[in-house]
Amino acid sequence: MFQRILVANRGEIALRVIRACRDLGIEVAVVYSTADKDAPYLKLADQAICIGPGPATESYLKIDRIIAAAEIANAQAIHPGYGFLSENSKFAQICRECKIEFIGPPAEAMDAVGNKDKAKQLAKKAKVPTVPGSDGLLTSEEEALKFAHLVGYPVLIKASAGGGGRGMRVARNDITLLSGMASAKQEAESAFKDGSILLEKYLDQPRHIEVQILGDKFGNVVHLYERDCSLQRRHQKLVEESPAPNLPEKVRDNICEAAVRLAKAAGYYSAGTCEFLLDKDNNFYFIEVNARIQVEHPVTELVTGIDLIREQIRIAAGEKLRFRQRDIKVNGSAIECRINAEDPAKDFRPSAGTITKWQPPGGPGIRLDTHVVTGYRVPPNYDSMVAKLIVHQPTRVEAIAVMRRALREFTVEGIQTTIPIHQEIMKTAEFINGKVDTTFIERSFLAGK
Ligand code: MV4
Repeated sequence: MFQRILVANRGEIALRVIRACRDLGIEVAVVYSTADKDAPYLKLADQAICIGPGPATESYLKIDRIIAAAEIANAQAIHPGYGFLSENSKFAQICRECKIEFIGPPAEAMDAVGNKDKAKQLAKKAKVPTVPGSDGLLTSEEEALKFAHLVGYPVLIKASAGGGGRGMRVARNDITLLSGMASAKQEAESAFKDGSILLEKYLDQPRHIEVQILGDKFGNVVHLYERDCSLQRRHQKLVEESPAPNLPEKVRDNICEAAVRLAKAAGYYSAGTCEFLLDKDNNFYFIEVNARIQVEHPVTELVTGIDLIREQIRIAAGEKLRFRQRDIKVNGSAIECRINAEDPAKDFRPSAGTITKWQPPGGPGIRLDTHVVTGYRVPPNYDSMVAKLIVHQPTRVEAIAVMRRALREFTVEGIQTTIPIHQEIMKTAEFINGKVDTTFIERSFLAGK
């Protein structure tokens, strides 16, 4: 096992990883930018190393400074958290060359699933269903038109290098297909320096179901069941839960087994997520792999009783998985609400500033993952998430009741947060009945506001 780990991230996930290291009896160092210099979690690490100014491009994204910090700290491994360098295969490769263990998948597996085109090819090889599409990258307008006429409009143009909805265009006829192709290509070229695009049948109001997997360095892969992440707005998830409501047992088994096949085909180890879209008839289609620990990992931890960060560390240290598939069970229901420093009244604009009062909820079945305390100043440089409020109860009905109670107890002053919107969501018939799809918020919830 490692003696000392460097945490190459900030905020709640930095604190989450610091805690996991402490729980495993491992020393921990953490990097920070000057914008985070007063963050209280820095004191919980054995060492905190400044790596530059506020902008992430000058600190949390600077590979050479992070490697230097690991060397100064004498850390044998780096945990990248999520975002920043977590899915950067070049960073994982540099860690390897510097003899520092990257706590995540191998660089080769990251490359194998790193763009939609390659990931889809791999899925097909592993007999995992994909959305009907232009087999591979689009090479001409004629090819695009032919495909669109074959499967019928609407179709979706996707940037192969894109993620989280970036570089996507819906086309409903030949005209918008050709103009959408050109603009998607341009956007992808400037955003990802890779203008490759592909075409898919556009699914109508799909649900977003993702499967958590864990693999070790010996080729063992298990799944930890699914999360339903359909409740999102402009590709920002608001609520996640496990297990997914209204998912027939047979469909669940098939999706989870497909995710394991895909991970095995990629030579994947560590924690990862396979994302699927689910249509109205419960047909599922693989869309992409997230080669990192995700924001919403706690709901899976609560229902399975498995600490995913600890497992990532053990796997990186070369330990074998300590459970077989049949040992992993889903217990009860867990729901997470992302609490963001945003103003719902002002089109969800980030609401930076000092938190003058922070009074979190408590009681049985409540977990709050946050780095925030009263007096904390939310820096303007980063993601606006300030806390994840997670509840775990024997049933989904009870989980919703406890979430409503917890949101009511939660008092934040000095900044605007998404707490009021979560209170509204928890009252809607769609959420209560587990009928939410990825278009719910924009189609109906915000329509009347
Ligand atoms: C789709 C789709 C409909 N049809 N692909 C959005 C982000 C990226 N991960 C894939 N996304 C979608 N792909 C086809 N063929 C609808 C979405 C989509 C979506 C997916 C997951 C979660 C939220 C979403 C919100 C809007 C659109």
